[in-house]
Amino acid sequence: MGKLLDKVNFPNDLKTLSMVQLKELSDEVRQFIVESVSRSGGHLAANLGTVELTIALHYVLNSPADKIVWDVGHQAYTHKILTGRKGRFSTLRQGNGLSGFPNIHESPYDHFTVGHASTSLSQALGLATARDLAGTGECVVAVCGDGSLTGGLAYEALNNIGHLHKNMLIVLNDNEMAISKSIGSMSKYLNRIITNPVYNRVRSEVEHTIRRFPRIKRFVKNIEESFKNIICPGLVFEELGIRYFGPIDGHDVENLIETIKNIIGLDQPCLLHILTKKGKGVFQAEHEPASYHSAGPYTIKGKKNGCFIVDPQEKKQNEIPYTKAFSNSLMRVAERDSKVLAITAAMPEGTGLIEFQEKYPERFFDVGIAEGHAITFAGALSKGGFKVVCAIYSTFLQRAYDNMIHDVALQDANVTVCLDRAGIVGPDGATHHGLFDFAYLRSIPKSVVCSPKDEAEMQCMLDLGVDYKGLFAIRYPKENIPITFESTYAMFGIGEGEVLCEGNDIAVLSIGNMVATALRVSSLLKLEGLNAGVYNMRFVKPLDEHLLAQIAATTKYIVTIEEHSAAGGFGSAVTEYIAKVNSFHGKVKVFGFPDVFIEHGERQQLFQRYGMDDSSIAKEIIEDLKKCKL
Ligand SMILES: Cc1ncc(C[n+]2csc(CCOP(=O)(O)OP(=O)(O)O)c2C)c(N)n1
Repeated sequence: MGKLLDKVNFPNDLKTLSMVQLKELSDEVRQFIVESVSRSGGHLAANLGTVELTIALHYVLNSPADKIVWDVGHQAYTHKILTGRKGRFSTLRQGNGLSGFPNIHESPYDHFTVGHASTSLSQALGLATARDLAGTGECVVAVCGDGSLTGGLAYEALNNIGHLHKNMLIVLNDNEMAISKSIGSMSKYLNRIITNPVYNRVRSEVEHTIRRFPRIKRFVKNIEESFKNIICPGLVFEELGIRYFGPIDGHDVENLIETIKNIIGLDQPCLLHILTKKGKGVFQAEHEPASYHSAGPYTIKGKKNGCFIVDPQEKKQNEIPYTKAFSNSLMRVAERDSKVLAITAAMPEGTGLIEFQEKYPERFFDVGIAEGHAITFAGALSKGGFKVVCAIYSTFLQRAYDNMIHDVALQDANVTVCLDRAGIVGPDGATHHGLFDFAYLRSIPKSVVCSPKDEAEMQCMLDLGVDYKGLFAIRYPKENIPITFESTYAMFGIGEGEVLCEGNDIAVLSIGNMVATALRVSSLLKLEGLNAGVYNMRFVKPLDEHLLAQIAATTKYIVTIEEHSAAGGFGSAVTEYIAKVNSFHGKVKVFGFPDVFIEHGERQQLFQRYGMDDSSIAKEIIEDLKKCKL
């Protein structure tokens, strides 16, 4: 650890440092993050862009009384390091360790637990309004990226901020990137601000004058402001009632401090537009920020021209992730059917759409961080005769719930939603686990909800989905496909399950990737002399009622296993059906995650902690069977 950082533990420790020392501290913090994330993995690129900004904010503000609200929260590592968590930073994203995002249970400096984009403006406005009602007088600052400014929630907030006119500062951290390049007209607009030659010439002349005549600084600044109002394209914000400042260099800590000091006391909403480099200080992250957005562990090879050179650790190649299976299946569907379109909400890499984008650019749409819009847009595209596939992470699709009901299901629109990162995502934790989708999807009338165990099933489900009139949802985890399955094309109809092995003592019903768990559990039960039938139900809705009726007629103990919250999911659907079968006098035992927010940690660890690993499930079944004496 650098010698300055060694002594800095809390924001107050910054206040005694000189500007030169603050610059040195920025380098030390950057190195600390690069080294630490090389071991833990994490959101490297975004965090390297906010080092100077965070130091400047904590230098000027009196936090936690003054409040900083982080959008998404994936750029808050420096904030954690400067607010008493440096010593635990090596535990980042691990079980019982620091969260990778701000977390209200972790620190009084974190005002919200976050992970989803575009919330910071609404949250900051809420805090500022509450402050004025309570008369407490603290400062409130939102830090929002240009990518997060593509989300509709941010515009709802901007509209309301201009109206309520509270004293608050929005720092627009513009690196021209979301995970990939920022998309859309707002990003073009911000780019015009940055590149406007007239304004930039005036700015540099003003700065030159200030340097020569520091005493007339305020006067010249005022002129600059007036002039800016005539020529500056930042007027969109001004027109909304928010004073616009910038753009300024987001890596110049001294200028950041001076600017924030100057505008923080203005009794009105202000927006400070800063320009930063995503991945700053790591050569590979600067050049391929998308690959280092959420990085796995890497090796630091050395430093060249002030930049770290790193080398990612090789991934195992012999297994196929579900995302790749989706991508392959989509390419085959798209090849045979030119009406198939694909949409992403700012995540073409993560959702496996890059190949589609490259081959069919005119049939591909990146709509920005706008899940709700993605779904409504898809519904309308389908009215024009197209078959639309929206690939969105399970946790982010929660944003689009009403859109799925109102703009797809009610319209009989031909939309297939492919939910990646369903279930436990591991180190990103509570904000990112996709544990609620079966529940929120199956309650929508006429929806079809399914989950493939392997690539062959993924293909068949996608084939069925693109021809279905209504909401068709396919969900799968971040994981590799369990190697248990041979992938030859499987033909089945909507709602058709499959018997994997017979056995009348117990029926183990499962879906998707958890079918592999069901098979392993049945082997463990066999060792105890219990003969378990294993059923791959494939669909949560419609359920294979014919198969379920057969199971209910031949077995008294039915087990369901799903990587989902136990409330409202696959097990609930099975239980609802079985409750209607008068002749069944046995028990349904549901294995799913409990009704709590599941923390971050290694996937396997979390499965064990919540009794969802093979041996915990088998043990629980054996104990329960003893108790219920069927
Ligand atoms: C609702 C929602 N959709 C998608 C994401 C995934 N995501 C995380 S960060 C990010 C990009 C954010 O871009 P920006 O705000 O510009 O921050 P940067 O990473 O560039 O600093 C995206 C799309 C998310 N967190 N929340």
